[in-house]
Amino acid sequence: MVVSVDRGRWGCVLGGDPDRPVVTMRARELGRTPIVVGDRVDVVGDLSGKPDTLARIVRVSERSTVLRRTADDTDPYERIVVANAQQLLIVVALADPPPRTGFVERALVAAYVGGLRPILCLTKSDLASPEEFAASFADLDVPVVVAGRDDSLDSVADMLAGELTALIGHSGVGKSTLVNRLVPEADRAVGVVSGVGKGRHTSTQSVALHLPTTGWVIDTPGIRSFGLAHISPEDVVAAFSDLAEAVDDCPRGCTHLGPPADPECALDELEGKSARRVGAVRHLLEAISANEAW
Ligand SMILES: Nc1nc2c(ncn2[C@@H]2O[C@H](COP(=O)(O)OP(=O)(O)OP(=O)(O)O)[C@@H](O)[C@H]2O)c(=O)[nH]1
Ligand SMILES: [Mg+2]
Ligand SMILES: [Zn+2]
Repeated sequence: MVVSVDRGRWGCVLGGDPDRPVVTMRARELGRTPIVVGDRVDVVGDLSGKPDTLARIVRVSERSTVLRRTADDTDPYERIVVANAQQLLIVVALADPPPRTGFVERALVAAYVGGLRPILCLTKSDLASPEEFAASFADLDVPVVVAGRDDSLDSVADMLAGELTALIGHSGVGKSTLVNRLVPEADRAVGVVSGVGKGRHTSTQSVALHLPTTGWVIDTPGIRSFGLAHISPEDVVAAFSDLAEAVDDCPRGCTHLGPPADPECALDELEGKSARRVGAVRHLLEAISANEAW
């Protein structure tokens, strides 16, 4: 598994064992194939892991999940942020920097489309209370954990055990602070809050860290914008099995937003919990088409 990426060198662990690290390069025959943290790869050459040895990645396995984003909504170039993560921990500070629903909506969509289970993780609970912000996402059934520096991390640790979980969030929300509490030997640099859009990210590369029990967390650099140029309403709906089945009955070209745009959308036939989810998913679709990339 690839655990780090830095200027043409990929850190890997053999057999997924954190105690068997090797440094690798990309074999020439792979060309510019993207290789990201979380990728499962085949490596050849010197696998001793001794200093100054360099193995070669010769194959990248098919990915079970892919978290993608573009720089903004018009950017055709998608980057793969993380591969094979089962969960996405969307880290949001309750204050400093102030929380933005737009960012969470976009991260949720990226998770659903990429096959990751989203979890909303709220930090800096010593500065503001979580109830109001958490309630905005209730109908999507997204688990919410509060993980401020004074809160116990027991429930977060339970959710992460045995899984590969990527953390994502704006710069300064406290991702590395959280990772350092979860993985005491991680020693991730922690910075000051520089204000959204002002740049200056403390963490500049993604790194996977093994949890003290089992499982891995991936600390990622803070991101300024979460472009979703590659995503259609169809992709989002497909992530919810009850909704995906219903839209088979939609008229051709339906955008599933409901009346007035789509008066005959089959999602309007759903009832109960599914109907509430339709409302929440439509809200997401409207939000990502309306708000800015961040
Ligand atoms: N008050 C308060 N401050 C916190 C909390 N968690 C983190 N901080 C502070 O927020 C600042 C930024 O924390 P980092 O962990 O570096 O943030 P990050 O998300 O890793 O930032 P990037 O690496 O730039 O993406 C630091 O000064 C932390 O001490 C918290 O729960 N409460
Ligand atoms: Mg950081
Ligand atoms: Zn429809």
